[in-house]
Amino acid sequence: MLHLLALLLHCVPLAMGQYDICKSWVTTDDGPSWEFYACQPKAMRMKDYVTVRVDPAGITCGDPPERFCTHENPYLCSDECDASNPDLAHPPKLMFDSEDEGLATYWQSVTWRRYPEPLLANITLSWNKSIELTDDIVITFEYGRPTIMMLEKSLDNGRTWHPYQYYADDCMEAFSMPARRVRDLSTTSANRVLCTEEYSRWAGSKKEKTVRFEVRDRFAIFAGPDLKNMDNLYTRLESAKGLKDFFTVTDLRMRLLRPALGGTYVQRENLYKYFYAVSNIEVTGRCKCNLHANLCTFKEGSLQCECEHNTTGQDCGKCKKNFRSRSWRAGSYLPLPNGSPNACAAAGSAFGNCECYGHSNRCSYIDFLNVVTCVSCKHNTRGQHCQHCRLGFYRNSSAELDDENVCIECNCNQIGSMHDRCNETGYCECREGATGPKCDDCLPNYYWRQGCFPNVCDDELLLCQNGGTCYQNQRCICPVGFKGVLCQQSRCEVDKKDCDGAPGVGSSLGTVALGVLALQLRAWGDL
Ligand SMILES: *[C@@H]1O[C@H](CO)[C@@H](O)[C@H](O)[C@H]1NC(C)=O
Ligand SMILES: *[C@@H]1O[C@H](CO)[C@@H](O)[C@H](O)[C@H]1NC(C)=O
Ligand SMILES: *[C@@H]1O[C@H](CO)[C@@H](O)[C@H](O)[C@H]1NC(C)=O
Ligand SMILES: *[C@@H]1O[C@H](CO)[C@@H](O)[C@H](O)[C@H]1NC(C)=O
Ligand SMILES: *[C@@H]1O[C@H](CO)[C@@H](O)[C@H](O)[C@H]1NC(C)=O
Ligand SMILES: [Ca+2]
Repeated sequence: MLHLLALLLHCVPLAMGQYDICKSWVTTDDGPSWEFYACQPKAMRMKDYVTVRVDPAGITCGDPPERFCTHENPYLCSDECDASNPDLAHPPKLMFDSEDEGLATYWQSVTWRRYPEPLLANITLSWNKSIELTDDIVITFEYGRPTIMMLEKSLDNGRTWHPYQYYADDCMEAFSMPARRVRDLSTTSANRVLCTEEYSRWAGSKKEKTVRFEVRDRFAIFAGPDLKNMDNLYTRLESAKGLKDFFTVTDLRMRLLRPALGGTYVQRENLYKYFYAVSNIEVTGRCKCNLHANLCTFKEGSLQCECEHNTTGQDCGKCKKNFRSRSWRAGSYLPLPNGSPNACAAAGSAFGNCECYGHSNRCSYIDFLNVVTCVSCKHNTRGQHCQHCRLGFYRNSSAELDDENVCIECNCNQIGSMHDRCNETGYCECREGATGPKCDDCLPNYYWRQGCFPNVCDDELLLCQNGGTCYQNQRCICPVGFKGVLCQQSRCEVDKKDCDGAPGVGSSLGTVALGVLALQLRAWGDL
């Protein structure tokens, strides 16, 4: 059975495209064995797997019901949007249904009744999975394309966003950018973010409905107009910095900034004809599996690569347990035509028995000790097998030994601790008076001033006397006529002339000086 399957797999590649298989059963002089290749899943219609969010709240029309008109026939305003009536509602999901021949179904915004306040809407598409675009993104607008919009992308599930393309009928006016066309880009600028005027000018709402993000035109820069020379594209994707990432997204966002105006200025007396209506968003791409999978399945609400080459993870971005004797690497399109699988290797298979838990790619034999040891352990590890943490780091007990984050910095407070090493739970060794895991706190009855010092005064045992006040446990601020650490001494007893008459200028100066000192101490304390 396995052989039959293998035979089948072996014959299939001829009929399929490049990088479609991850392995095949081949017969060599040494007998039959598996051969491994770089592989990637087929391109899919990504709108089938997307989650959508439309902002701001209340931007979708129909609550309350609202009528709208068209640019072509602005005074025949029979169309109505009503969220409570399925036949008249225009919810976001209608941007992703399959468009049968005939009537388009679409999401629609409220009309621009708040003009001149801008009519803004964000449509955010999320896959919770990195996707590599393989064809143009095509957004279809019923009733006219926006005169200003922007496409943004995220590579980290929506945490950070980057501009992808700007669209305006006048790029200079809208974005202070010169208008450019993707067709005019060159091999060195294929991943440039630009502003285009091609999809924003008024040409009749029925005639020009689509806004594109041109993936094919960018591919064509390398692969030729019919994308016949894909080998050249794949070579470039491996070698040109940032090119692969340019076509990779986890999320996309359309920022609609100004609706279609019908080729003229905004007519305030009929604001019912200004709104956005999107009938379809086509995104074609493949799961990014780092060339370690040729299948991607939809499981538990998100896409997941079916990893081969002993890799694992949503994007096959790490080595499987027990296959971490060398660091994980993505597969490569090169050398053509089958690429390199860069498979993960089982412990022991690559370097004899020297396991380095993925923290080193090199082992070295030390003759006089007769041991093989890992060289240049990374990720703050050390030891023969990179199995210990460097001094100043401790082991993360919830991480596997082959985790990149297995060693955590001790982070001992430089002043409060004896040295920068810590025990297995991250506790530093504190100097006298200091406490806390990092020795950055003081024990009770100690105060912090570039280290911990015993309190001079407090509110319990070390009370300032004769009306003195305790300043941050560091010092008593004494009233005129008293001195000493706790203001316990009357100046009269020390120096008879201080007792005569009203407090002298000298002593009030002294109070001022003490105040200045107190401020200074406070400044030190904040350091
Ligand atoms: C749209 O998203 C951008 C960030 O990408 C944000 O700054 C803006 O406020 C959002 N606009 C609306 C209308 O939610
Ligand atoms: C995103 O995908 C990951 C990995 O498959 C999964 O654990 C997580 O629950 C998903 N998150 C959402 C919001 O769907
Ligand atoms: C992955 O590991 C299995 C053993 O579990 C082995 O048979 C297979 O050849 C390995 N695959 C690769 C690509 O190294
Ligand atoms: C410890 O490792 C776990 C698992 O990898 C990780 O989630 C956690 O953030 C790590 N803790 C620290 C403090 O780095
Ligand atoms: C580390 O030191 C702290 C504080 O001295 C102690 O509570 C803890 O048990 C120590 N951990 C180990 C593993 O020795
Ligand atoms: Ca539709």
